[in-house]
Amino acid sequence: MAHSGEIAMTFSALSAPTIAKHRLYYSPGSCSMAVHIVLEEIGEPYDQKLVSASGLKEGEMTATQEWKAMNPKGRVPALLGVAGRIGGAEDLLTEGPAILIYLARTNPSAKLLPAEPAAEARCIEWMNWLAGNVHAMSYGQIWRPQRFTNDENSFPALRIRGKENISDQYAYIESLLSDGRQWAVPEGYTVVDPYLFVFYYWGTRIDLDMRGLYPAWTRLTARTIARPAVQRMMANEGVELFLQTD
Ligand SMILES: N[C@@H](CCC(=O)N[C@@H](CS)C(=O)NCC(=O)O)C(=O)O
Repeated sequence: MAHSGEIAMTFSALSAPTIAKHRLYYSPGSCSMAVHIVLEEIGEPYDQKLVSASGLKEGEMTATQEWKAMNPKGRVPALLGVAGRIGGAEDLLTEGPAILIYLARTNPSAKLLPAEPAAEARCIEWMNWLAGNVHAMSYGQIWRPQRFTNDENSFPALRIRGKENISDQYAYIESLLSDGRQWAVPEGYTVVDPYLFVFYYWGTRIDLDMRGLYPAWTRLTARTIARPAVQRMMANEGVELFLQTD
C-alpha cells in the first residue's frame, strides 16, 4: 500500500524514499471512498488523514474550526497537493468529482477517464448527477434533514421523501446498467465506477435490498470490489460488503 499514517514513504528498487505527493482527508465509508480507491488505482504515494464526517466514532470532525479553516465548506473528501486555491487552504482541492477528474487526468496511464471529450463528458454527466441529485438532495434529506428545514417535526417526512427519491434514482441507475454494459460508461472502467460504489454501499446502509432490487448494479459492484485497489481501500477503511452474484 502506498500509505501509512501521517507521512507515507515508498521505496523504489534502489530504496530511495519518496515523500507522499498527495494527502487525502477522508471519513471511512463516506463519499471520500471513491477518491481513496482512485488513489490506490494510480499507485502514487499518498498519505491520509481522518476527518470523520459521521460523528459516530471520532466526533464530527468536519464541523471543527480547525477543519473549516482548511476547508470552509466543512466536508470531505479533500486532497492536498493540487496547485492553486479557490477557498480554504493553499493547494487543497475539494469536491469529489473534481478530485477524481484531476487524479485521472494527471495519471493518464491508469486509463480512468477517456481522453475523447464526448466520452469524458459522459463521465462528468454521471458524476454531476450523482453528486447533486443522489448525494446532496436525496441522502441529504435522509441523513441531514436539518439542511432543508428548521422544523424538526418535518424531519420524518423529509426522510421518507429522501428514500422515495433514492428509490426512483436507483431504479434509473439499474435501468442504465441493465443494457449489458460492464461499467458505468460502456467503454470501460472509469472514475465513475468507484463513485457508483459509494452509492451502492450507502444503499446497504439505509437497508435497501440492493441484491434483490438492483441485480445489474450488483454485478457491476462485484466486478468493482474484485479490483485489488478497491479491496485495499475497504480493508483500510473497515468497509465490508459481501456480494454473491450467480
Ligand atoms: N459536494 C461535496 C459533498 C461532500 C460531502 O457532503 N461529504 C460528506 C461525507 S460523504 C461530508 O463531509 N459530510 C460532513 C458534513 O456534512 O458535515 C462533494 O461531492 O465532494
